Amino acid sequence: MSVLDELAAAAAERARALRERMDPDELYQRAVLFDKRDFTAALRRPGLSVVAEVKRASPSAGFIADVDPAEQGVLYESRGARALSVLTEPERFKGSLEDLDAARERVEIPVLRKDFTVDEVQVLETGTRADAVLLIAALFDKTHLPRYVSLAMELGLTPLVEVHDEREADLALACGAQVVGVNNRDLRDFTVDLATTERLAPMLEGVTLVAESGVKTVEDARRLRDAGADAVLVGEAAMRDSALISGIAG
Ligand code: IGP
Repeated sequence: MSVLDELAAAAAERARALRERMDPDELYQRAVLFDKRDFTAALRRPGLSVVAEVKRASPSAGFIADVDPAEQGVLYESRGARALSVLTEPERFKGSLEDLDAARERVEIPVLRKDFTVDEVQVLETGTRADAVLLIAALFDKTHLPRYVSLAMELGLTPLVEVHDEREADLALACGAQVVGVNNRDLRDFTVDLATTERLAPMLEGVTLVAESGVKTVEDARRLRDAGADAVLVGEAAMRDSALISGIAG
């Protein structure tokens, strides 16, 4: 079983437990009422936007840094990040929903929940505490992704649909996704290639384009901007040195 399959299976298990604990109708109501910040508008401001990620560990990098997510969020915001991404996956990324809540409470910028969403109840849960939800196209088939995109929109939650190849990019567009992330990292073997964004960007001209993963330097960010990205999502390198964000921002 690949790491991605393993993460998806573990997420499905947590979603099952959540369904037992919480009434989905009640979650839906709470999600609709939760006051959200505009993720898309934050990314669409002039100049290249930075989405800075709180990530303690990852399957590809292993341990990164054990930060306080709220302090890290405040630091990122002060460096000019226009949105935060917070990993909530507990096993491989050492994240939690508590991390998400703590960070969001201390910043004014919108916050993306980074996790492996495979069940609609997770979209509802995300709608009660975040501003945007990650939907990884590789985890869905053609019939399911549109439902998840519509459900998120119904809740006022911005769906960020993550793609890695042409087929997934087509699927994201067909769903009406307005914010699409091109992951430069192949989640099946962890190889990173910034040319992935360059290859897919022309297909995604009409949407807000987020280039994800593998940004280590200001030059990397410029290359992605020149390819057509509206925003870059930076994790590991920002965790190691938040000054990178001020170098990229604007
Ligand atoms: C950040 P990096 O290489 O800057 O640390 O990458 C982000 O793109 C990456 O964490 C990510 C991710 C994901 C994590 C992209 N898509 C899906 C978990 C799940």
